[in-house]
Amino acid sequence: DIGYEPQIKDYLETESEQEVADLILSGLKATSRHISSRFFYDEKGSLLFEDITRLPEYYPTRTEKSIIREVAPEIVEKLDGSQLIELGSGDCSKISLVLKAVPEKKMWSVEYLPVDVSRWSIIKSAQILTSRFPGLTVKGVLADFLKHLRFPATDKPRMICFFGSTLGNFDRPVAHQFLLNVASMMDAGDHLLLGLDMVKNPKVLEAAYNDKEGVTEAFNKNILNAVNHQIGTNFNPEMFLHRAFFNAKDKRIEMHLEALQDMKVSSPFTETYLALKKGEMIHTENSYKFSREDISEISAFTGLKVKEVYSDDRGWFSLTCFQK
Ligand code: AVJ
Repeated sequence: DIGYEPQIKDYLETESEQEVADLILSGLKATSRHISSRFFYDEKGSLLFEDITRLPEYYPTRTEKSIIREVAPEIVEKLDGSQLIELGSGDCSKISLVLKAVPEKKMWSVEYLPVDVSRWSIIKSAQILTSRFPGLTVKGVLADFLKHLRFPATDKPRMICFFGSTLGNFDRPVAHQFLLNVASMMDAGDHLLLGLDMVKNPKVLEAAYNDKEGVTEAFNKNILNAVNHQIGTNFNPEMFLHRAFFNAKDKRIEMHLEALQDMKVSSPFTETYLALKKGEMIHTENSYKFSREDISEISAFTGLKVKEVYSDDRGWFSLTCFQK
């Protein structure tokens, strides 16, 4: 029994194996070798990420959740009769914290639209949320919000949630363009709730990406298993070192994999070997960290007003409420 089935709009374009292979191989062959961080999240990688969020050193998820929990009643006041749109809804645990603050009698007036690339996680979320919050309507949007950002036309005010500092995974120009797109699709009065990880003591930042248990290390190396699976390469993840450090100039944590020895990597999608030398690095992730000035800058270039910047006592994470 699969129970409640939400209405789902599907904007997902299926990529051919060749397109995926071209994307990965061009990154691997580039002078600064890299793999897009979207390839972290295969089944194993998604589980490893969940484990990361529970690590003592990895403060972002628990800090953001504590902020959401605390400010939910205030957020919910702006929510009457609204569409609640979440970009990258995942396991729906963050939106649950918001919905928990909605009075029972008002739940029927809330429409929740999870936007995600995983049909499975949308269906799962819809089941969990509708049974937990009777009256709630869930309308799923299956889309890659970087490629297809579309909010269904509505008379209702919208509250767009973009949690998890996912914005920090986009390079500056991409993040800039993305926020402009979001802002242009909002109507006057609509809100945007944006979760951002803040710049802080580099020791705290670096510890969060170099945990003692080695879960982040396993997560980083697993991207090679995911790539092997996607495009038939023969990477041996054990032949790499996990590297994660704060790049102060660009205000970002960088994750890399460093080759422990010379190696040749092949794939059925390319005739040429990929020759890696000992010490060569493959860049797997950027995780930008933000400051109050960045928030003001976002407001300036999008034209969205900053209504409130919520934060924890240490100022480690922020949740900004913008309004158009
Ligand atoms: C899910 C992208 C926010 O950048 O902190 C965690 C991913 N990478 N540990 C982050 C991640 C290594 C995470 N984001």
